[in-house]
Amino acid sequence: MRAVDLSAVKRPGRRRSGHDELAWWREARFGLFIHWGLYAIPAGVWKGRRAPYIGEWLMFRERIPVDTYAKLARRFHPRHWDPAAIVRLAKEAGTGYLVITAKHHEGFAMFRSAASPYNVVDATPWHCDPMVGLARECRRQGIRLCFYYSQDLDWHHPDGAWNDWDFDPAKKNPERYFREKVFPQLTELLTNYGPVGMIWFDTPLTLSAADSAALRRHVKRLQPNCLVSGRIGHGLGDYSLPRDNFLPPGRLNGDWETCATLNHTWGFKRHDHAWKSSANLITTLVDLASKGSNYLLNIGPDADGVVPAQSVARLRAIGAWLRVNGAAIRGASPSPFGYEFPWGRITARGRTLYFHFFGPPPRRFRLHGLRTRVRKISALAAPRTSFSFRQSDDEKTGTSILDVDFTGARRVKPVTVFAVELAAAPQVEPQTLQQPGHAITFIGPMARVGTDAKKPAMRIGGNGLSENWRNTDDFLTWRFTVLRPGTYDVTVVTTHQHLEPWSGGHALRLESAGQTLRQTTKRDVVLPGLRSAYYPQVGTRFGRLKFDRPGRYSLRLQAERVKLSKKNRTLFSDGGMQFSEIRLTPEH
Ligand code: FHN
Repeated sequence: MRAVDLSAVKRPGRRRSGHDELAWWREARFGLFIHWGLYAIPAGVWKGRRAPYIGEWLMFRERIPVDTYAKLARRFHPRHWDPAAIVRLAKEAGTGYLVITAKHHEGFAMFRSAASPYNVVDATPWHCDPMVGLARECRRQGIRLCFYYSQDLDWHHPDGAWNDWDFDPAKKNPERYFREKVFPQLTELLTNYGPVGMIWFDTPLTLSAADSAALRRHVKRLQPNCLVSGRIGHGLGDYSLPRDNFLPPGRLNGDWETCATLNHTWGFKRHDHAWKSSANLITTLVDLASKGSNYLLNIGPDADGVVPAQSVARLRAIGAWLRVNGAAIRGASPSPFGYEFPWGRITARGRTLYFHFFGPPPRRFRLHGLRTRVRKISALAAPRTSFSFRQSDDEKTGTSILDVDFTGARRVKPVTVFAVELAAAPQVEPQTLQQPGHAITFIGPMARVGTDAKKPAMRIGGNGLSENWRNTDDFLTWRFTVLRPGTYDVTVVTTHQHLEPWSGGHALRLESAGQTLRQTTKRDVVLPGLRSAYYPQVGTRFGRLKFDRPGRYSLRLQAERVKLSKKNRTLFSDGGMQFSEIRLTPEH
């Protein structure tokens, strides 16, 4: 059996009533994830050997028998667990909610549970329920407490999913697992710790739609305002989650949350030193906020309850940046532009736009496509500053142009933010538009899906990537504006299906301005950038396109042959081509 990361979930319908139960979660934008369980004891080492993969999957990866694994509980006595300090860290980092693993796939309840003796109070020499102190501190320090609960995978319960080394799958009775463990434990979590912000369900791999619906009803009956995460299954969450550590190509519709690691593992792993830099984490927070997504960033305390020093330092660095720039993140709406900018990102709040520069702010800055009048531009770190600007229209295309003189602006590392106050709510050119001197990027969410058949089978998924691109009938088209005539290098970017290696071999045809380019996808270049770390952006060079004059054009991408994966469809992959974007780079 393969190890699993997680599939994207369908986007749930947004439930809008007079009372908006997602308001606090949207306002927070940033949350702290905590993976803590018995797996923190072996910390990625089993029988003297470093085990591969993420720490909390050790039992599965090593096929550790239930009786052997359960003995770890006898060694669980975290002398340094300090809920006040953990919640303080969440505050210092600038997060607004905290999600802790109440029960992960190992099946061990990290709370007092009458439903199963396999819990932290009854099965460990510690005899302490860490959730009591945590709930108290969250209330005291003003952080929303949320519980992670693995509702499907449970390697300890004979009827839970995916332990096939101790229990015969043919004899499993999932209904009994739900009745004996899941429902009673959810009742405990939702009645013993005061108001719970959310139950963060995960990995719905074997659940029916009726199972997910029953879970949702159960939670809402006990605490009507408690949210349920998108991984409850079958699109029944209050918001959506893409794959772990996933950064979408552009702005998303609806409510999203990307959960991510500070290194590679979730649960503590002694040998995982692949720490992301604070600059990378802050930039990711900005990137996600600009696309309308929350960021749920994980720590994995060790078996003593100590949070690795590297995690603490990084969270504090994010907090320090947020203390100056929080207005541009917390409660901010996504960018009115659907796409990324090479210089950084934009977020918004009412009539203010925030320009986030990832590098030093350029002295002369130009933005295309903002149609609203600007009143004032100042640095968020120095609100009294004011930068001069000019707004005009491009003669040939009518595109609105904003020129700003940032001379004297002080750089704030790693991201410098400027507040751009507008005379009205922001209006922007809605279509793909060339930005000054840079590539034109065509992303799925800004495309129209067409087909030569009756109905397209392909679609752009909620996470911005193509789904089910398996035929040669369907195509994507974009309308776009070129401001600078000339020749452009064309790169088509694809990525890999979830848990599948990247594979090329799709023959594609690209048409624009009376020219046709044909190419078979291959790994010519892996594009650098934020999104490459877990989901490589594999670029295929397609050749050149020439635009003789400024103006409006359209571009069409269609497959002439899709190389379906050998495994065809799996739980995680539709077996087709995973399109990410097309980049047109001006030739100099
Ligand atoms: O299998 C889990 C994994 O251990 C971890 O908890 C992550 C966090 O999002 N969720 C699942 C994989 O996606």
